[in-house]
Amino acid sequence: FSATRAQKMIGTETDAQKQQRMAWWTDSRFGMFIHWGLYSGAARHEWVKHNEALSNEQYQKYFDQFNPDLFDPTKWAKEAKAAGMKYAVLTTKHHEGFCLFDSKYTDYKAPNTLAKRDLVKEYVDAFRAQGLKVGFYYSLLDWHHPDYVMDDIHPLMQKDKSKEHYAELNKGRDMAKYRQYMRNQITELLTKYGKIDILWLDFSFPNKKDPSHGKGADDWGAVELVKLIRKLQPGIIIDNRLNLEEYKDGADFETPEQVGTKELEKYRGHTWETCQTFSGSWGYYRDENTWKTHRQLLDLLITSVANGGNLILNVGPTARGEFDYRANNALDSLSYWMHANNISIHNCTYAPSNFAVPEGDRLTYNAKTKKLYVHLFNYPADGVLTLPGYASRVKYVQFLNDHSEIANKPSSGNSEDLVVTLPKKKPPYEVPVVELSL
Ligand code: JFZ
Repeated sequence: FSATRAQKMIGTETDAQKQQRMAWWTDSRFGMFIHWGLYSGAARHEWVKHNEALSNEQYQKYFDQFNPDLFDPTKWAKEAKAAGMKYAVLTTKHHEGFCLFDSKYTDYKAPNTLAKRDLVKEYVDAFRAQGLKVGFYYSLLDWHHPDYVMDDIHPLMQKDKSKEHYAELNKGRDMAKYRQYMRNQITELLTKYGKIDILWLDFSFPNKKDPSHGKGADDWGAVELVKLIRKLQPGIIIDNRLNLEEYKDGADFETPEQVGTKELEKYRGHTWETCQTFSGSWGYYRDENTWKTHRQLLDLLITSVANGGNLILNVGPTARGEFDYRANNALDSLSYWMHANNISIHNCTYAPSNFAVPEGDRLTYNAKTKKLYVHLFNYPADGVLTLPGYASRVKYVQFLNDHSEIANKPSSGNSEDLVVTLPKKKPPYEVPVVELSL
């Protein structure tokens, strides 16, 4: 990743200042992503307009039908909080171009649907009231704006990709006007809703071989945009999808998307947040049935922290404005686990490298309290857990969930090794956590 080596600067912030600005985010470790828009009504992926090459006219029915009569953001916020999530990021506008907020620069917005109001405002108020930090996702792509120059990943480019077709469709479109539209809307979002904690801009797809096909920093006016954002909200945290890798401060964090847990180790030492879905889609997808298990979700969360990163887990509410039962069930299970074990997640990071990781398990560490947490993915059937080289460094051992003492002693074979005697019956958590006081 080149940003770690990049030297050019947009602003003047030092590394120490950045670390301080981001401290709450780094300590949080767990957030909620919310993808909600007109595509929730189609209920078959947030890219449905693109995937099925739908025109604005064909897509209009989702606008006309949009009626989130069950929308209750306080309920969303309470669920996020119960699951131990400390922040949220809502799609204020996704690629489809529909705005959940009351923008004066478009009619394509929630107040003009049966919702008849600014849904972003209600989200901000509700999440803030629950003590959660609030973030906005804003799509750089816009499949509805008349000035957005179409490219390979525009819905109307799907049917016929010939140069002539492309030129014809893009006649009169003007990215300079679209850039101004984005600046206007981002200004609205960052001035009308109080302090905004995160801005999640999505996404660049530069095509070095043929710039007429991709889009990158210059298409968005990215350098000027970052200056504007930082002026309006000096404390805000910005993701890395503006294609500003050549600037040291062109982004605050990396965004490995839908990667497997094995890939997360390579981000150690970076500042990052992996974004993940419950199922395959970000937007509500009624008929998609491959949902991650409770264990897989815990693995993503714990492995993220074990490698010094955050997890932002996505919910795609229905068009009526509710989390669907599968999302609720998954969140309930996470709440149960986090209620008893969140201390091994919040304010934690990877363990000092001289602690060996028991086979299949994950370590997290709180440097302030000097506690080391062993996440028992691999609970020993005989109850015997040997921690090689730990004996002289550990003062006390207990389960995190109930603070019950766990017997331990140096191994008779090698006094450097600590032998921990766990109960044969696994505590009632998918992944029990052993807390070691160093
Ligand atoms: C984007 C969106 O297209 C998607 O709908 C969702 O909002 C997700 C969080 O972000 O998808 C991307 C963007 C960038 C990459 C991959 C998927 N990327 O850089 O690999």
